[in-house]
Amino acid sequence: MEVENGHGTNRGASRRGGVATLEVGAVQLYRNYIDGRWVESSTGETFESTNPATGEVLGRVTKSGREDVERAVAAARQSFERWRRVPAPRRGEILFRAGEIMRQRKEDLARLMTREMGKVIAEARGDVQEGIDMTFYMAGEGRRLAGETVPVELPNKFGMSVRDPIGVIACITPWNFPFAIPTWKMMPALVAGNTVVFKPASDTPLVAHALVGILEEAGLPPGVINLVFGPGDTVGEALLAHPDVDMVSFTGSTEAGKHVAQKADETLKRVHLELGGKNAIIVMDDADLDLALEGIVWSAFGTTGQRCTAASRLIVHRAVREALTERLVSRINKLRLGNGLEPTTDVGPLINRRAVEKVHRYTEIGLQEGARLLTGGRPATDGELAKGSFYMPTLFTDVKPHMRIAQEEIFGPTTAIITVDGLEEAIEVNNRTGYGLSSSIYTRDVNRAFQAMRDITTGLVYVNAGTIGAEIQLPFGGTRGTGNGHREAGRAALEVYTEWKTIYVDYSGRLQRAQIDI
Ligand code: UN1
Repeated sequence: MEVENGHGTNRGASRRGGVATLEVGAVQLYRNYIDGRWVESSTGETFESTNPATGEVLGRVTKSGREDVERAVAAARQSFERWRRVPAPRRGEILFRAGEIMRQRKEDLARLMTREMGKVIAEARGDVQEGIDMTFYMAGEGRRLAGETVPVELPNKFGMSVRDPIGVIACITPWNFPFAIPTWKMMPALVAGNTVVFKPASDTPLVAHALVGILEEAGLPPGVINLVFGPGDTVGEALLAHPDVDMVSFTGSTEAGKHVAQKADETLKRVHLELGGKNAIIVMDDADLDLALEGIVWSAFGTTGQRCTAASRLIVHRAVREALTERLVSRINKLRLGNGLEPTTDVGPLINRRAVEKVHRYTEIGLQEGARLLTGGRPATDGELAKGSFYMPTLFTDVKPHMRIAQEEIFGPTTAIITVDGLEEAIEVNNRTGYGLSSSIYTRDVNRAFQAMRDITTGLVYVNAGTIGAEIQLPFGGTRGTGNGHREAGRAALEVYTEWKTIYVDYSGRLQRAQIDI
């Protein structure tokens, strides 16, 4: 491991633009990255990555089993002792180089992302940009990673706290932000001196592969990052059970998050969970309705509603409900579905057919519960759309706060209007779900805005903007079922990926007893 000059060795990989692949027939084979080598899994099996807009097969991916996890964890464990001793500014320099490569390759990465998971190209560029931002931000932490020095109570004694890495961190990431979210986890982990085993979602292996290729190219030493492709029930479970994995950082559903927490608890791992949301936009009677409309369309249907921050509830003051609803229905009916690579597309596909079924089940549930469907409510299958996993942007009204469509995360292009008569009721409805990620309020009254900022109990609050679009330099995360109290992004992320060490140096040359010899 050539950590001294910050450059790792590249062993045994066939390389194309920083990405290592093998050809199998017409489609390429994408392999794991373990201890600085691109390797096939021990199972000999593969799975496919497909384009959710067209059904096209994009690549074959090695499917790992427990043995591969074993190797990856061993590599991460072994490299930890070296990596943690590399000065943090040098670790940051490697991240800085990675950020530069990402920037050069932004367009290619964005196009790959749109093909692999469907989000429209402008949003894919945003996802890559968010990863670049996080990488540069954490590169800078290499020269901060600040602890504290404070006065101590005894003479000739010094006290300080420093941040230590935790060890081997398993990063288990979702497909909806296949570039940004892995960087949220790995970059703080790496700059702080941890080593990583990365298990990306099986719907987006190619983007994960490209990201790891960039880190290799930037000079990350072998074993510091390890990539293992495969299903949650084998690869994920093996990581959760492994005694040499010190921490798991997981983004996904609340149900899966509970399982992660329970399993990780058996070996007393630190657990960071970033889970679901049931986010709302409150529209007050004094709101700028045009502005609110833009925020709603963007937050409810951007990324086809597949964001944990998506606005799946609209809490609307009775006085403006009719005017807003009318405009909203007409805007929704103009949204163009299609392949995210087409510049005319507003809304891309859902991630796969199972997601279409799930979203449609919620349409049926909404109807059974007595909500009124205003538009959408069915899969979109006209012409070319039939090849992909498309669902019509869907709006319900006459929704009651307790209904399942107002309480459960749908993760699709469905949103629900709930009518209220005042601010307090709006805030109460906003807060009363099992989740607590993001909220928004549209009002032109500064007093109401401040009351909302004080009383809303979600981790993110927006005033006169939608529920999506968090920036990486501030904490990201939520209350209640959205997580376990940790935050990603910003300096808050360092609290998750480091361990505090408090150090006292007594240079008096005699026994000094704290709290006693004062
Ligand atoms: C997610 O959906 O899991 O605030 C993350 C946002 C994005 C991140 C979303 N910056 O919507």
